[in-house]
Amino acid sequence: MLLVGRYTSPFSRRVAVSLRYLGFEYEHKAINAWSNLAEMRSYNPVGRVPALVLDNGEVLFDSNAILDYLDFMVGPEKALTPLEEPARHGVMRIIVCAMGALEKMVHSVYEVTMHPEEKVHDPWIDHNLSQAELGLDWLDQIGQTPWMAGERLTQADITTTIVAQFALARFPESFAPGTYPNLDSLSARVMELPAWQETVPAPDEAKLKVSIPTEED
Ligand SMILES: N[C@@H](CCC(=O)N[C@@H](CS)C(=O)NCC(=O)O)C(=O)O
Repeated sequence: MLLVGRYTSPFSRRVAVSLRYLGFEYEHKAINAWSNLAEMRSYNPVGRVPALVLDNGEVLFDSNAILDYLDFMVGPEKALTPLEEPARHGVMRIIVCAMGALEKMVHSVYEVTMHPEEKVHDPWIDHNLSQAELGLDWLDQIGQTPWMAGERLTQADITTTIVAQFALARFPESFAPGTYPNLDSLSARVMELPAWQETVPAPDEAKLKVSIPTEED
């Protein structure tokens, strides 16, 4: 299999961590959707990372669809999102909250990086970040027993930690260590596992930090 997309993208990284955690071997094409758009469109018509090229040449895209495929490949015992209820919705509600917070942060990043400075609309950044903050707060309050959805590590833990680490890298002022203590401790625990260690975005890639506008700005 070939995973297309740099680990700087949290969408790509959640797939990479899942592949590694489940024991899949894969090759990695670390391209960026923005500077390799034509190539990315050859994998995904919408031109976004991640994509996963299967050994038979079929291409899956969108992290959610890829993760769903991996779960069905490994079967119900190992699936990272349980295939049975009620465990399934217990994990799913955590994933969608983390992904919702991620989308809100990504909107804020794009507002700054995709617009000329005079067209950046600060209230839109504020709105999105406040939504993301509430999402992370909700995730923080869930706690861990010892994992977010109970006794075993699931996609809830993978997606939440990738999103929390993205928040810390991109919005160091808003999401400084200590803001979400339970997420900090979960993040530290997963960083002891090879799947997370081996997919840390290269330091020079995590450069698009966003400063939150203050009332004085
Ligand atoms: N729903 C998609 C979102 C993927 C996504 O937004 N990827 C970003 C990189 S972080 C991208 O490729 N953006 C390029 C673009 O939107 O044109 C998923 O879960 O895979």
